[in-house]
Amino acid sequence: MPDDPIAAYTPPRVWTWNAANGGRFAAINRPVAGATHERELPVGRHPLQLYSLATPNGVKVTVMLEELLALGHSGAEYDAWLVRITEGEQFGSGFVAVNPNSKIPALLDRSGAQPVRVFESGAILLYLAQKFGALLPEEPGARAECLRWLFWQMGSAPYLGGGFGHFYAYAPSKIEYAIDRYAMEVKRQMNVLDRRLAASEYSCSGWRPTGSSRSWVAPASGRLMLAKRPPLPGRQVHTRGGV
Ligand SMILES: N[C@@H](CCC(=O)N[C@@H](CS)C(=O)NCC(=O)O)C(=O)O
Repeated sequence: MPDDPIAAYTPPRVWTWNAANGGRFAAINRPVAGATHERELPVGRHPLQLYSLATPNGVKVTVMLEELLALGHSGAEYDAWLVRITEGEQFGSGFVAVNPNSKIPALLDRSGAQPVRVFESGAILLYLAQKFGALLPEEPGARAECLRWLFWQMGSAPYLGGGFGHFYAYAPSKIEYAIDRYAMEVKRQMNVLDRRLAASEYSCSGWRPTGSSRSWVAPASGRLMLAKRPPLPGRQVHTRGGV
């Protein structure tokens, strides 16, 4: 099939960057890290500065902060600043100084003598849980169970969900093999979550803060892991984009 650009493609022995490959992020992403332009980040009046966007990775942190505020932790007040990743704002010098990996979400804690930068959504959740002594079990076994689910979603959801979304929605040509591969693996991960939620109200459960009736909530995978146990057995948890 010489007319089929996908079937005709033979990978080179040494890959080189083709900036003009037509993908939606081709004009933004590069194979090297670092800032592409000078741009300071805005800073508001609250202790925590959140630089993010309402993507599944982004909402994990917003949900966590809102849960902390609902529990009465006023130190969790934050300013939320939009980072438009489709316009390359994650490569501004100020953002790169907070997250050298140029991905949202990123957090700057300015409550102490020195600002603390935190990037990677899972690291931010853990940082906030430890900082406020909340939403993370203290007993070693329960804590290990919580961290297992946190690390599970960090190792699965961002890259598999992101990979699926990329090939399903953004790739300039629809590659059946890539979409099948990612869709299958995302489905399997969602089934892991479904099974967990069939046995437990939240992905990480079993802890209640003293004097409160609030259940332990693990905002560990954005909208996906916040799904409570489905009321009917077998209800599926769906990702965006048709999986
Ligand atoms: N492992 C990272 C993944 C973050 C991530 O992939 N963020 C995406 C949006 S959901 C992003 O900033 N993409 C911009 C880009 O790839 O240039 C985390 O969990 O924080």
